[in-house]
Amino acid sequence: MSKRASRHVSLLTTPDDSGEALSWRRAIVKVLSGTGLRLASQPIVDIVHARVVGYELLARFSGPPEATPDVWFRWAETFGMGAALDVQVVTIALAMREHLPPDTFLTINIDPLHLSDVGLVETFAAAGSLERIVIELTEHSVIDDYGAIVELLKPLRAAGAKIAIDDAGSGYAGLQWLHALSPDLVKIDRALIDHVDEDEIKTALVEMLGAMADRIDAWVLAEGVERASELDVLMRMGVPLVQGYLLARPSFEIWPTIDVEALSSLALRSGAGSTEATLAQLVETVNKRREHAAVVQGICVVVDELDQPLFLDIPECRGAKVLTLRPTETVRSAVERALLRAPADRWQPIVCVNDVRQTLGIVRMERLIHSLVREVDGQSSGLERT
Ligand code: G
Ligand code: MN
Repeated sequence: MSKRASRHVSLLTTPDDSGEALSWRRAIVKVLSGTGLRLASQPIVDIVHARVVGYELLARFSGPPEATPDVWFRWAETFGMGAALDVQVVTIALAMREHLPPDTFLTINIDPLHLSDVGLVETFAAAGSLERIVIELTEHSVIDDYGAIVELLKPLRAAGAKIAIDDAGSGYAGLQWLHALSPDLVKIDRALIDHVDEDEIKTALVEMLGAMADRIDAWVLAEGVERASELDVLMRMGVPLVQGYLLARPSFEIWPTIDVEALSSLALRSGAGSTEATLAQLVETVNKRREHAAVVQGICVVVDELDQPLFLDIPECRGAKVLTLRPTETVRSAVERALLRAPADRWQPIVCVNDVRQTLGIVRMERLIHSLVREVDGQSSGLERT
């Protein structure tokens, strides 16, 4: 039996445990032995380029007992096993990094008070490079020695890790924390994002955190975006990164994608200023499958491992060539480009992609032409008025 396991067994038999504490202790020891903990991931989205740039990894415990992750972490802490639980999270996260899509990062949540734990220090040291890892730190309780934390982060930063301040603008995660840590990423707490579009104080606070982040050259991320109107305001304020149910919920899928409608409406807004109709208004969700996966009913885009389209499955034409266009493409130029296709492909749907050519959805030719007609109508009536 390993040293760590035997230590847990002795903790397990402390005599003054209540029944509840004892069952929690057992459950946590079980997790530490490697069962019952999985990491869900939630996409982090660059709103200007409508693209997933990273994923936050979130602990999910299968139980029993049934409880939310914060309850599990709190119980682990009461048994002095909090840091060991973080080690478990880091170990799983580092293994997941292997299959990460290019140009994306993973964020993990670590309690700053655990950074001095020998087990955690050793786990990070054994990982070698920490490129593409972002360590999210939340101040759960008052920290009186920021200097010590900055020191503990030095080797992690030297190995390539980036540092994020989690839940900024809430509880303890205030300006002092921001100043001391000089993080690479500032994650604005979802309490500030919730109905930010209807609350001037919240808007001002988000702006202030944004200005602070600019001064220390950090990126800002708005957490917990649930409504399109919140996204609108954040976009207008120039917040570059967002995360939340509106775009994607945490999931065990490897790797979850973002909601296509929310995304295309984003691309639409980022093209604001131009009055010409674009594909963004016409994009429809579409089934996707990998090349060797079972054929699905209806229209389907066959994609590679990077979610880039290879060809189209259309009921009457399997393996049709694809024309890929960005959602910012104007309806007018999309029609022109579509009609330049070979006669056999000319009327097939267009596949809409983001700027790294990941599949967003399809635009049917019928809708495209309908939209062009409406636009031409609009213009001629405009001429009549002058
Ligand atoms: O403290 P931290 O930001 O790491 O918390 C993340 C938690 O918030 C996760 O448990 C996740 O499931 C949840 N979460 C993620 N996106 C949203 C959202 O849009 N709304 C709400 N209410 N919770 C969210
Ligand atoms: Mn977090």
